[in-house]
Amino acid sequence: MDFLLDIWEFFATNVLTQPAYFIGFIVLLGYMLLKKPLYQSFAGFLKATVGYFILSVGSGGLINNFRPILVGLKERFDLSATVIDPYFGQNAITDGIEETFGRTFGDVMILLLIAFIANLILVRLKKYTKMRSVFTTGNVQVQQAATAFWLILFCFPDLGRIEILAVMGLVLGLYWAVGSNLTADITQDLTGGAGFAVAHQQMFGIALSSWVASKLKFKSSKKIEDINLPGFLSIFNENMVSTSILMLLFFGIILLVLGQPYLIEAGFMSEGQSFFFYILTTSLNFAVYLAILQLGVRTFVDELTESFHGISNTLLPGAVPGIDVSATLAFGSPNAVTLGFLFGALGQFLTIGLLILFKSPTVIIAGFIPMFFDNAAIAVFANNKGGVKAACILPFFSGIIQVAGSALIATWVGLAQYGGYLGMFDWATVWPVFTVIMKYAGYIGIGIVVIILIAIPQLQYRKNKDTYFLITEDYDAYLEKVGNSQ
Ligand code: ASC
Repeated sequence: MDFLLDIWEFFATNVLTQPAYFIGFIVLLGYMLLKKPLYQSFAGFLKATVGYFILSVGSGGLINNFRPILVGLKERFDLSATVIDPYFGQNAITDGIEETFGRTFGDVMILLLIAFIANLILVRLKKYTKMRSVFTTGNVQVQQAATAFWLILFCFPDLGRIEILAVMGLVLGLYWAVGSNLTADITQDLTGGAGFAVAHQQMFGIALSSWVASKLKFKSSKKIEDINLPGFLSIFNENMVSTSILMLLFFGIILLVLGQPYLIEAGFMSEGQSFFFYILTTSLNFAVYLAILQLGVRTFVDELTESFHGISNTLLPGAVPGIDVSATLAFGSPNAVTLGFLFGALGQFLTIGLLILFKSPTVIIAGFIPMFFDNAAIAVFANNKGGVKAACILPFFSGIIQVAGSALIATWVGLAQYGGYLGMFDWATVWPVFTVIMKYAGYIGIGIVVIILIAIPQLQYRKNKDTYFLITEDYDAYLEKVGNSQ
């Protein structure tokens, strides 16, 4: 048994939670199942892994450069506040789990394993479950397993270790399978059939915003890429220029508020450095990292799409891989990314202002990851279905919900006092609702949550029986079919 656990730990630490290698090995396996020559399979592995590392340089660059700036607001104004950020959330759980529930963080990795296996089985039984997507984004799986562990302990503090792991493993595995499945069709539509779904922290969020955007049907709302601004505004048509200008304004204001003395004291700037050029460089780096991120996606997506046929023809018939939401940011309009971020920020700052005004027991500090990755993706999907107005309005509401929902749940379950909460869209909406149901309805509540999750793909399937599997299995055939029936 110990031996098996050791193997699991090695795999979990080095592969499963390192999406670059996990995606790389999926590509390798896929090509081998397609009976490609070994050298070609190996080349695919390298390209996918390098592509994913490039994506990580982009997303990591964004996170590492801009998160400290936002969190700086907390220090600068000496606020005692909870930061909404997946890594702060994970640290809060590590710090508090022993003191609050007398458990150890080690169980989180076992929970992850159970949930992952549950996800695989659910997809293998696709014929019955209608779930088509496997969650492969390991870094967020750790954060989610940790948060889910805390939430279930909060609901059932006296439940034994095995029972907790079994129940939550099932619920979390269902959430991964159902959530990423929810994004399969809209991602195929956005990417023109790239053959992947989203496996991240706002899967219900992007499905909901795509749906709202398509229902609202803002008349006269063009897609962002179809707008051609006239005169001097035309410079905004170019994504790198618009991102740079808007970020210069956005981070310019925040950096001015933080002030040069604080930035020097906190080690952001060195003594004697020009404040103006520091602001300029910092802001322009946003466009730089965004470009790197998009290059990374383009590098690995084609490999993944092609090789995954090997897996979806054999081991997991008809499945698609669920991957990091960043991958969707390379599709659709690049300007949607910038707009989503800014409108999400507006919604977040507004709500934080209200929390302070109404003397909320928990004040939230905006975290860069929810602010950027959630809202940029929501804008990209909303733009695809409803145009520019949806791409502005929906991230704005998402920003409000992220802060309000996180403040409520983090205070209630006792994570606020440890300084962090995951804070991404689904964890500020869907999971708080699950927690309420389980806390108040007890074991019956677990049943209700499971039934809700199982029902979602069934309802999706009923709506489009003819094309439900076709859209992920053969996108061209799908297009032909819907084209003919229109
Ligand atoms: C997260 C998280 C990250 C980022 C990254 C975006 O939720 O933990 O590191 O988003 O996955 O590409």
